[in-house]
Formats: sequence, structure tokens, C-alpha cells
Amino acid sequence: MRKILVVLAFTLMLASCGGAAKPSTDINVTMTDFQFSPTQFTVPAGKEISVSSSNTGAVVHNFVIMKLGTTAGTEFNDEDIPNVYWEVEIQPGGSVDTSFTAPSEPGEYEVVCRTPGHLQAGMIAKMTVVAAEE
Ligand SMILES: [Cu+2]
Repeated sequence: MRKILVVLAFTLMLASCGGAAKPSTDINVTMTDFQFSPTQFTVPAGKEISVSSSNTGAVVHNFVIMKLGTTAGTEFNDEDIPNVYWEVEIQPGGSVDTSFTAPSEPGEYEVVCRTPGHLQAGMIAKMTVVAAEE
């Protein structure tokens, strides 16, 4: 019985910390041809998020956060533009330091590159917004 409790406690611990990283007000992202690194970001709701982005690829890339509950689908089209929450464009070989205010609603937000063909090529990531601790 005691062993079962230990296993259970460990499982709960994994469930609470596993996968979802601690929220950070910093996003450091590198874009290559054609992926984001890393592909998961966790930020606190409603906070100012500093973004350090660089593009080590040979073509222009974008870090585009879609609004909660929306997806660019398999390719980014004009109809996806109203669903963009925030975005930044980085020229090849360039880097951009900027910031944005995290959404106030916790949830999972899709991140894509809107340069034609890049989403299909695998430029997709996820930003998890968690309730901010006061
Ligand atoms: Cu791209």
C-alpha cells in the first residue's frame, strides 16, 4: 500500500510539473529554415513579455501568435490575418528584441510562421498562457 502511495505521489508530481515549463516573461526563440527552437513557450497571463528572436536561416521568418481558439490550419492565408494576436518579422541573419503583453486568458495559443510555405514545412510552435501569480 505504501509503495502504491509513493508511486501515486510521484505520478502527480510529474503531472503537475511535466511538460509545462515554469512561466517566464522572456521568450528566446531562434528561427531556422524551417523551424522554431524551442517549440514551446509558457508565459504568465497579462504580463509584459520580452522577446529575443533571431533568424539564422536564409529567408525571412515570422513569429506569429494566433488568438486563443484559432488556428492557421495547414497554411497561413489572408483569412487568418484577423486571428493574429501578435507578430514579429525577422530578416534572414537578423535578430529583433521586442515585447508584447501576454493575453489575459490562460490557454494554449498556436504560434506559426506566416511566410508562404513555412507552416507546411513545419514552422509551428505553442505558447501556453498560465494564470499569473500575484
Ligand atoms: Cu518561416
